[in-house]
Amino acid sequence: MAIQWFPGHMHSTRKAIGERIKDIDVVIELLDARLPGSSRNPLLAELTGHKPSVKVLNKQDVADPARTPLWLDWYNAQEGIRAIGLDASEPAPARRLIDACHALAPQRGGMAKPMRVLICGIPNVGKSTLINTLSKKSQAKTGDEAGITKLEQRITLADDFYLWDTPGMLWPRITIPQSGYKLAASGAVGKNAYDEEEVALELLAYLKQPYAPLLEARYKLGLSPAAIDALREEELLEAIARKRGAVMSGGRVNLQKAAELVMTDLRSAVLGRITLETPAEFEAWCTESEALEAERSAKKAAREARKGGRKRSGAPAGGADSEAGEES
Ligand SMILES: Nc1nc2c(ncn2[C@@H]2O[C@H](COP(=O)(O)OP(=O)(O)OP(=O)(O)O)[C@@H](O)[C@H]2O)c(=O)[nH]1
Ligand SMILES: [Mg+2]
Repeated sequence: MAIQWFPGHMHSTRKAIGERIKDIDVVIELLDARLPGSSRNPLLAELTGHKPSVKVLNKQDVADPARTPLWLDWYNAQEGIRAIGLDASEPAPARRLIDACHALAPQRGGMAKPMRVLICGIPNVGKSTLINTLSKKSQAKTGDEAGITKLEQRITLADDFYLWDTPGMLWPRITIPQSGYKLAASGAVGKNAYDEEEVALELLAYLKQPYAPLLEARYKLGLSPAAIDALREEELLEAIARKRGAVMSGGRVNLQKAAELVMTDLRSAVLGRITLETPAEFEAWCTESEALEAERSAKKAAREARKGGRKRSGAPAGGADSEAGEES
């Protein structure tokens, strides 16, 4: 089932950013370096796209070092986009962002024209951590859970430099199913909005090919990379459950517990440095999803045209050709 999460505080954030943006000079959008495509927010692009902006691939310390440069090249090749990799807790590189803001809005600075920077991105990506690093104080509340920041907050970095921390935001409909699973696995989606076992299975289905050696190193399955890749994800989760003692009385495996374990290992990077998508994979998912969306819109248009036809001819709605079960 597709994963969706757009709770009430995200509706308020959407409104707050919409109102704030006219007074903003530079937008810093944080992306998760472990899912640099799936963590880019189309709703934020809509709200902030007309302002100078930097994309930060945050948490690069836990992302695959071989893949981050591919993603930086991918973003930097796009017109008007500037992307950099970062570990939000490291002060020196984070402070280079301040220089980047001055370069993007050279007209701003000084008490009369303070620099106004909006920090935004998906939940749990490190926005508040970056703000605390930049301001050298714990001014913004942080935590390893989606939805820690609930209200927009202004932080004064200097008399002529303001930062706005915003609550993490997703978008009302995630049309790429793979992105939904990756967002959930990474910790960007509220716990009640997905099934842990389903997400862990999708995660293992992806990891078992490129990251089989990391799975072996962590779970000591006694299998070669090829043998791990050959397992179905259900078999892999079961093998992990047995190895990690996630077994109930009677010897049945506790797949729920194993699923939680695998996701905790991914999020804490105990599993190693992992990136859940390459630019080529992400582009392929985008193409698939665009085709599905086009099909969906065409079906909807055809249905509406038929409904209109029935109304004009006076035929009752919902006859033999009723499409009640069809996706809308
Ligand atoms: N490894 C690593 N962890 C990070 C980094 N930046 C933030 N974190 C961790 O990610 C978690 C979330 O950080 P926050 O700063 O609260 O994230 P946020 O984007 O403000 O989250 P919301 O307010 O919930 O949207 C915390 O446990 C941080 O310690 C980073 O660059 N690397
Ligand atoms: Mg926050």
